Amino acid sequence: MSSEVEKAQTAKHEKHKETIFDKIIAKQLPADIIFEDDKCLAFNDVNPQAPTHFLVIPKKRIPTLDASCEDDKEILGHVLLTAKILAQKRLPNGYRLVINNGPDGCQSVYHLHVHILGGRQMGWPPG
Ligand code: IU
Repeated sequence: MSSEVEKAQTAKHEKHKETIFDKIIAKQLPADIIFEDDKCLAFNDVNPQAPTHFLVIPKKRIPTLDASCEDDKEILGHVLLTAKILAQKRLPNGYRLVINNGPDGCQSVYHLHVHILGGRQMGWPPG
């Protein structure tokens, strides 16, 4: 079992609880930030799974995609479009977006985030 799967299986999801990503947003913890605006933050993943691997997260604390609702439409669209703009600049030959949701989806940090991966040929199906 990969360590990422182990992390996902042991991750605690406590509703409304602060995660490490809140601390990154508040600049209480360092991150390699590549973009920021009033609604979202993008930073390089500390444990990259591809030559380019960064995350785009909403500043609003939404624990999972499952927990998002109609009111989050604008922020979800903004996060996705931001991911696209950053990916197009850095990965002109293509890229993959991933949102892990819940234990079986391999989510380990319960603050919604989009993974952007690229810089190598991706395989299919994903593991
Ligand atoms: P997941 O979809 O919840 O499994 O992804 C969480 C990601 O957050 C994972 O790829 C971690 O390497 C990454 N990450 C990070 O970039 N910085 C951190 O301080 C922590 C996790 I904790």
